[in-house]
Amino acid sequence: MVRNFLYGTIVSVCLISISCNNIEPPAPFVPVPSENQVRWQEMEYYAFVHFSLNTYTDQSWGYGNEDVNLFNPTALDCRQWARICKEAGMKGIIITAKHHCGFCLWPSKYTEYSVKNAPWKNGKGDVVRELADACKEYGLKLGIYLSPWDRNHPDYGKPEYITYFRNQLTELLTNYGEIFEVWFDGANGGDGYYGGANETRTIDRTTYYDWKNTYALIRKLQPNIVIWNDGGDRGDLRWVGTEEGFVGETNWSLLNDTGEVEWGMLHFGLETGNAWVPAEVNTSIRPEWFYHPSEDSKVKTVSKLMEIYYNSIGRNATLLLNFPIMPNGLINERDQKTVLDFAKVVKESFAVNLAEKAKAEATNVRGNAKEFSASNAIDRNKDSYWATDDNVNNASLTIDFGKPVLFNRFMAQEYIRLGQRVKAFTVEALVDGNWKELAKGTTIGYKRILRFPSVNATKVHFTINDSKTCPIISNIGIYNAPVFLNAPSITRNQGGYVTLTTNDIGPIFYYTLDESEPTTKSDLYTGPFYADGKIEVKAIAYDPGSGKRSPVGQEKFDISKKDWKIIGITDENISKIFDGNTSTVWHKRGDKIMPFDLIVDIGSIYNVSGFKYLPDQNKWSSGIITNYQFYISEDNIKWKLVDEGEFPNIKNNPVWQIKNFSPVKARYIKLRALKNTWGDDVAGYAEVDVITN
Ligand code: FUL
Repeated sequence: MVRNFLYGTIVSVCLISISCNNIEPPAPFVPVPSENQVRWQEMEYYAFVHFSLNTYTDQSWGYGNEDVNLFNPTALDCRQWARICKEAGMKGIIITAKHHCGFCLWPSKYTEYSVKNAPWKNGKGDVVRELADACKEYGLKLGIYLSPWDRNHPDYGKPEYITYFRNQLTELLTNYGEIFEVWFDGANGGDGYYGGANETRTIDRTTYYDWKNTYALIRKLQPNIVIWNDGGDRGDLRWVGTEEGFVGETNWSLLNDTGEVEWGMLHFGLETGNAWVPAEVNTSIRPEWFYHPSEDSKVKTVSKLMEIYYNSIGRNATLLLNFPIMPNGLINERDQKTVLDFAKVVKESFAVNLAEKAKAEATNVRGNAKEFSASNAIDRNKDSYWATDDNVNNASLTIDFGKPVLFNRFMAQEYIRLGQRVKAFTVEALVDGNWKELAKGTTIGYKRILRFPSVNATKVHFTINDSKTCPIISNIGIYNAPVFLNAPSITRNQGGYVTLTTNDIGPIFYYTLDESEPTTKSDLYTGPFYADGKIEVKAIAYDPGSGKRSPVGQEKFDISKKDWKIIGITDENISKIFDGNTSTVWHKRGDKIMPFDLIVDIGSIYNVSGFKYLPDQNKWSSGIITNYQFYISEDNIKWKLVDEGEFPNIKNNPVWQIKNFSPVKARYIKLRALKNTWGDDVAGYAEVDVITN
């Protein structure tokens, strides 16, 4: 008996070990990332700094003739930048060594247009060197932004410029230690100073830079680097088609290695792409890239940054967050406070992975082998993974907590060294004995995080519904992140429907329409509701999980706009003026349109006592009206001027312009634009409203 038992045991141990040894890991599913791309992706979060002559001229793009004497920061401290970035959890800093104006932050020996001719440190300064040293001290990586377009250089547009450009690249990639990323902005050609020519120069961006040879030079000088290029010649990384801070929910780390790259490919990647070109989300902590004092009140909020985090790092991209450096050479205190508060929330959100203490089981494990078991997805080891048999492209993993656990985030990571595979997945939870769907996703890639309202559940099902080939999951995370409770934003469309939103997913809203303070006993928001006419909406966001509530958000709306009609203009986009959406704009353009009259029939006679105008929120755009007259009429025949004047400081601070006057009876209003910030013939409107008694 004993002999038989021993014999059987030995045989089965042998069989298991033979079977283990025979189970091959899944084959790579090409394309796969390079080592450089994997290293870069694991950085997840790093900084941009924009600093140049623009910092001193309040511009976003310098023309190329700005005086080098303007560059004289009185307190420049790259260690301050590095300290903030380090404390914020960032892994590197990319600096605008040269922006489009051509001014160089390092003393390039190939141009006079650099710090070497600026008063700062008597021309002995080198910002790139100071940053390289600071990064080293703080354990951060250094990246370089070198604008291909150079509006200062006399040879821009000619073949000689390419030699100049490569000489500069060689300086930057040789003298400052290891560079993790090089950034080539896509803005290319146009008017500029060009050594005094003051003309427009256009280049063929597909051939002019001869990227193939430039890339070869870069890789020779910096073998560990990744190259960012915004879609033209394929670099190692891609732009996501917007600077607003988000990539598509579906995000393949793939493109084709040749051919045009359309916007959709930048934003969502290309499922069938034959080259690994992952996404980097670049956005600024303020509206603009360079510092403008008028934006001191426009630093993104922590809740906005959290939304950006989920829409970048949480969607298989990295996050490149910009700090505009002030003229004194420092990061502004508000930016500092915001980014550190943001870091605190990120840390708190992902501090405890609830899945790590649970048990994991899968419907299929590759060869039933331990080295591919479900528990590898919760073992904290990024190099171990759960994998299925080759022929399986849908499978489910169950996480069992053994008792009810509260959570609101689900994170999954593929083992991308073997390719990006998953096409669709679902997350469900066992709540009070019933399975409930929490969220659905398409791609996963390096990292995917889904948000949903807090739930108390004993088990979680992570089901891969579709995969290009057998899925490989290296990591699962389940978290109970603090729910972000900012005052809800309240908008109303022309049809009279009110919508409440916040930057987080999870809070529910309560609101009132009778000017009373909202509480959890007020009306529960279940979707856009009809509340037309003069009304004040007050609302709070509430997190049922923690029982916490937000400050009150409130918005006053005037008369209904349902029957408003613009007289004399038949442009289908005109309704953008009344759509309640402050980011949509209508422009009137043409030759000699000023003064331009916007005439609105507001439907009935009202006691009109004022009007409101919201300009285009993009301060660089034309059409921001500075001087106006306001007329009213009862019959669209006899008009009366009731107000005229200026919208002061509208250029620097394009907020709602509110004008009041003594009440007058009116059914027609006429806003006459006399001048705009650019002195050209464009009139632009984000929103127009009236104030009635
Ligand atoms: C843009 C540039 O034109 C901006 O000035 C900025 O540098 C941003 C990062 O890229 O396209």
